[in-house]
Amino acid sequence: MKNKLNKLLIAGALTFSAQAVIAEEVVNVYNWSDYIDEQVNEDFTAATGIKVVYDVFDSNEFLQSKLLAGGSGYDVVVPSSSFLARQIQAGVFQKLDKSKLSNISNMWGKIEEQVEQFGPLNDYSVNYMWGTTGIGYNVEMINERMDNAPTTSLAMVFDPDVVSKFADCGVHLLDAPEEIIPAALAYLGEDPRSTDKDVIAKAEDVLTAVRPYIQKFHSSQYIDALGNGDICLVVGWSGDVFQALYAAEEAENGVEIVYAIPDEGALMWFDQLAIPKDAPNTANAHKYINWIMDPEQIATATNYVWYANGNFASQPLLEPDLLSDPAVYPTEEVMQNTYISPSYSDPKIQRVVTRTWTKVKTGQ
Ligand code: N2P
Repeated sequence: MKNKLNKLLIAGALTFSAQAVIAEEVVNVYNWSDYIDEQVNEDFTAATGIKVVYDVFDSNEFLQSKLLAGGSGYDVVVPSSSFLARQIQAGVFQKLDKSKLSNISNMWGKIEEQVEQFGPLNDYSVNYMWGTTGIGYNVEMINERMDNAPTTSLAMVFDPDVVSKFADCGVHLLDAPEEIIPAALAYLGEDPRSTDKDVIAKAEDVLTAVRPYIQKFHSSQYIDALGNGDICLVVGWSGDVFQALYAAEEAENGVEIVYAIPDEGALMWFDQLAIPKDAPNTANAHKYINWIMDPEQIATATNYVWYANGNFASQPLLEPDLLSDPAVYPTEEVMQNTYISPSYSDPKIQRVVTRTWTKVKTGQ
């Protein structure tokens, strides 16, 4: 009798541990904050049994420091194209095994061409989403403080006479030196992609002059702050400003927000799904990326976060007013007025950028 009971217990324990092994299948994903509909991850787990351990960041520099240190433990990460290009050169990533990515045929050649300008990115990554860096503002707060404010110009934040008028209602800039320095150069009419340190010094002068009127440098808090009416002006990312706009609409709090692509030109960036060389779960990483390339999944994500994606087949599944909004899916004409990130691949220029940014932020 005792023996029989023991056998039963052992059988039970075996079944239990077999289940535990299955339940432990994971994929560790490190993506930008406010950049997905959680449903997409939940449905992946339901379909595959693989648990998604999902962490978020809001700066390329922060992601890069983890990747360069090695052993991040992440299976899928999402750097922007210019950073990814340098990280590939530093040997951080593995090539994708395209035989495991049956959904790759859904991707959009036009976006693949864009990212190819940075190097062999299409061997190592696929596009997640892309967008522009522009101006988000609270219509009423701006109108109260200035008649005929130049709302579609970078003068809003880079002309001291203009931005000083908004200092009291809260002006935020992205904590993203490789986006704000080019924007300051575009404002001056200089080449925003310049890697000449004397030209970058001109951006420093612009930023130093307006520094007293900037309340904060941050790359995610502005969504809530703008949506709640706690700040009036930001240089931010397209979809994040739209998220603030729709949060305000839903809350019916009377806050009206607009996103403008600057007349002087907007930075266009591409965030790419990639697998670090030392990823602990390479097979699951491929399964996850393939899931994201499913038109239905990426359409669900885009409809939730208001960023354009690099998946052509998803377009019929997008909210119509999102696909037809030139601030989300820019028309050819708007595209003409955008530029891609500078490459800053020379370590010397990297140091100039870092030093400039520290000086600007600390105001010293
Ligand atoms: C999402 C921000 C992603 C855009 N909150 C930055 N590349």
